[in-house]
Amino acid sequence: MRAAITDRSALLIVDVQRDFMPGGPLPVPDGDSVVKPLNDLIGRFESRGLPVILTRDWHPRDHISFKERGGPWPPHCVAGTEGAEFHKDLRIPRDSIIISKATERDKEAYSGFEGTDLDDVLRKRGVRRLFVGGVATEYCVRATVMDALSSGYEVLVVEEAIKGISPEDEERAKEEMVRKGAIIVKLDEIL
Ligand code: VGL
Ligand code: ZN
Repeated sequence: MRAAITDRSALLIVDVQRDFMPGGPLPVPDGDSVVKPLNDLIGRFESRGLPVILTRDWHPRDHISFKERGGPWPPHCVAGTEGAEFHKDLRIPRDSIIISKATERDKEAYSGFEGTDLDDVLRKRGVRRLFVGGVATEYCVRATVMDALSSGYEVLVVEEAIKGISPEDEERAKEEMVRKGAIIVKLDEIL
């Protein structure tokens, strides 16, 4: 389905951070593949003066989601560490908006909307339509998209710009997002 970048659109990039890339502690297989399509989109949003927003997983050292505290994950994206930095090839515009999430020791938050001012930021700028990419499809992308839809945004998930940890779970997450109203678009369908 074709989709236009309207003047009420924003680009929302979820957790494209070093620890989620191959070689990191919580790797998304072939996670690097999202960088090129995202850079393409960043250029298009930037040249139109439209918002580029990046979420980042930004955990305290002893976050509840870490194995040593009984959580499911190895330590990752500890605030201020190299592993929490954005992918070094991502062309981040100077005026991008960065949303840090899951910053509280005893609380997990996969969604970029949970415990952050993302909704306020989008409202203030009159954003109605979100183009979404990032990792991991079945965790933070999915949760962010579901919350965006609940809050009334139009959500277009960019096929080449997302990547999951498990192909089966990624497929299920895509179906769930579509069922709730998201549209999955290919890069060359974006006008
Ligand atoms: C994520 C697992 C743990 C994600 C974050 O960004 O999808 N996944 N923390
Ligand atoms: Zn995390």
